[in-house]
Amino acid sequence: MRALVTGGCGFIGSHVVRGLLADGWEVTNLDKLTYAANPANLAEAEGHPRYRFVQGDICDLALVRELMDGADLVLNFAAETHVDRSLLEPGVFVRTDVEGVVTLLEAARARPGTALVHMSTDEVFGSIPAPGEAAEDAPFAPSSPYAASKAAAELMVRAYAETYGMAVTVLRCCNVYGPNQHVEKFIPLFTMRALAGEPMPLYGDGMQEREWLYAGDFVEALRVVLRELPAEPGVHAVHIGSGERVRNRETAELICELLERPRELITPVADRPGHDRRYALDSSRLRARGWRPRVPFREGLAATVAWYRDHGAAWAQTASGEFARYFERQYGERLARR
Ligand code: NAD
Ligand code: TDX
Repeated sequence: MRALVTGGCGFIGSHVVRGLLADGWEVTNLDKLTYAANPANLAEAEGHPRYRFVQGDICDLALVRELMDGADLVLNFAAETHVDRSLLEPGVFVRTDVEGVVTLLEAARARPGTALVHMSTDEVFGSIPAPGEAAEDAPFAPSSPYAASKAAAELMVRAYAETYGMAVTVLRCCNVYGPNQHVEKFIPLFTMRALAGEPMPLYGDGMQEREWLYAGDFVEALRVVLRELPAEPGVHAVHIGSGERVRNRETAELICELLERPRELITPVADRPGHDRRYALDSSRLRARGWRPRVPFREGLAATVAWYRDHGAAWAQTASGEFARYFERQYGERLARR
């Protein structure tokens, strides 16, 4: 079986590519290699007889058409993914996260034999007040340009499914964490800052809740989904949530504890504008199909923190240059003003 995976050099995509290769798939990975990619994430796949890497853009229709030829499955993980960057530069989010998805839909609609799975996010629902959980049919209320671009992509998926009778599976996932995640994201950033003994910039009051899923558990969820991909026309949404909802301050404190660093490094800074207070997915449907997350948050966090401690050098390239400039733009004034 052949899969076209997009965004395979990013965080989740790299775990997925490795999982698919282990399961016997032939995998083509289409990745533009943006700032967020780290080819080292897939170093062990290089040279694998069933793996092929193609550098390119999901907005390139001719390329996408060519790569879809002969693919049984397309898994879209290519995206601009960082909420804070979407506040600084929204245009590229519209291009990749919306136009890119339309390009994939356009290429896939002529190929009924190719199953399309698109990765979306719990952020399309906006903040979910406690003790609520968003079910698959909950209304969209995105808060950030990132979340709006993901919601817009989903609307295009819906339009293509209705118009052309396509069957598309949409995965909406909670926050994923684990090895290979870009250092701009909360857990890797706070881990690297704690390791360096530098202030850890906590947005606002730090009482926001995020639902955390270990990357390996995401891959297991995907395996369950791929066992039975619905062929009926329509959008088939699947919620993947761990149910483990933790306030950011508590996560930051756990990181300090794991690295034996003082909690005083946790530094409240100006909040993210439009910051959602809480995400919570109702993933009972997927659980009814037999999936359960296996790695409790504390255990997964310890493994993740240990991974960054041991692989910090691998991220040195990412953490220099572009990231240094971004860090200054995003946090310079915030940290100076605290
Ligand atoms: P990431 O930022 O780590 O990686 C994204 C990858 O996509 C990079 O390798 C990048 O080079 C590639 N890419 C970007 N633009 C591209 C383009 N135009 N053409 C081809 N490749 C391109 O992302 P991630 O955190 O692994 O997220 C993957 C997907 O999962 C995204 O759709 C994201 O919205 C979704 N998601 C992520 C999380 C999370 O917690 N990380 C949670 C829910 C949903
Ligand atoms: O410096 C920081 N300080 C801080 O307090 C950063 C980077 C984050 N935070 C907070 C904001 C969030 O409440 O930590 C929480 C997690 O932040 P991010 O890692 O930026 O993730 P989030 O905004 O929740 O979005 C993530 O999960 C859903 C992914 O980046 C998205 O791609 C995914 O769709």
